[in-house]
Amino acid sequence: MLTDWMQLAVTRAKKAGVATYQNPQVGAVLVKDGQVLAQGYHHYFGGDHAEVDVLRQVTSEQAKDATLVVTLEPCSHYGKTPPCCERIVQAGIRKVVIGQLDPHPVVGGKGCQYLLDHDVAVVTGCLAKEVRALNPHYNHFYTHQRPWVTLKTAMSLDGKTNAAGDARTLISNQASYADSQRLRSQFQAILIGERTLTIDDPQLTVRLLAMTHPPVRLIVLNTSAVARDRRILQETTGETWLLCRQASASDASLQALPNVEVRIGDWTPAAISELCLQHGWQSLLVEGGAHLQADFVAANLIDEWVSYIAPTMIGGAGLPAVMGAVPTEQLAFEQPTLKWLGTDLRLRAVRKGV
Ligand code: AOF
Ligand code: ZN
Repeated sequence: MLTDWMQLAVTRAKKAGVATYQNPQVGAVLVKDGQVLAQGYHHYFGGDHAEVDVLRQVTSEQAKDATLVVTLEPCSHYGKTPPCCERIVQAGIRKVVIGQLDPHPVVGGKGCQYLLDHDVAVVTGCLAKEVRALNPHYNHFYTHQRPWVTLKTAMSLDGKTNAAGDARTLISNQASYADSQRLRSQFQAILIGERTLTIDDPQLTVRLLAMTHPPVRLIVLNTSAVARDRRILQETTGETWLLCRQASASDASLQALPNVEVRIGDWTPAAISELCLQHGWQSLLVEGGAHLQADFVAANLIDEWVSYIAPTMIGGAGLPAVMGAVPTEQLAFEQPTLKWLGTDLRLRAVRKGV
């Protein structure tokens, strides 16, 4: 029974999609005498938490002595909203069934403790696997203090990513394009290197979906001058960060543009990961190119690989491979999920142990 109710809460939680942004997806179900009284979820970033959403739907008489089934440990802090555990105690809830503890340091077990201290029975770990799968990036970020990093590649059957020369080569089809837009929307930051910027001149926006918090665009490049006339700087929905190895004369004028940040430093994968940590960007999609992606592999900083494989051939010899030079030590991946996108195939594999 408990797992059935938790399953309902999981289904509710998913309704929000990426609208919860840096907050987790959370669902809650209120049960009394074996009957579901109400179902709720966290709708959007800054909105009511799932617990409040569900309690709002019932009378105080109904809530008294009921059981609350919630995917995430109720919060104990004053954030954008008051603490849910206080609200739960005030409502006279007798038992709280929790899917997972909150890895966020402001909560981290304190919500459970508050409930126990106020004579509310607490059950934890119900349907743990499904519940944790609601928020892989959030969980990873607060458990390991670094963003979840996914590499995205597209390749032909003969394993190439680009034809000879510096022109952009279209490899994958329209369905893959739409899918990669959805993929982008699930990340809080997107990263490319200088060659990808100059060859592809990408916008790095999520054009097929409306988003309240589009991913931050990060570009590693030698100097900011390279970005000057690129389309990326015409994009003002969301921020663009130019991560430059050297200072240049164009830094000040580009920094003055709305939503553009220029930072000078030694932008290793570890430094980029640290930047994400500082800014609370929980997930990073490394879109290219091959050398930047190889650097992330070498730094042991990848968690997932998404590859679009198209039934075309590019041919030629010595052309760019999917990956630049990587250490011989192999990364191990879990069983991948496969999805057909028209005639393209998407392979998505999470690293073992993540
Ligand atoms: C949510 N929705 O349903 C629950 C959350 O800034 P605030 O006040 O919205 O608080 C966000 C934190 O609250 C979040 O990181 C998590 O630790 C906790 N629980 N958050 O957005 C919810 N239950
Ligand atoms: Zn809360």
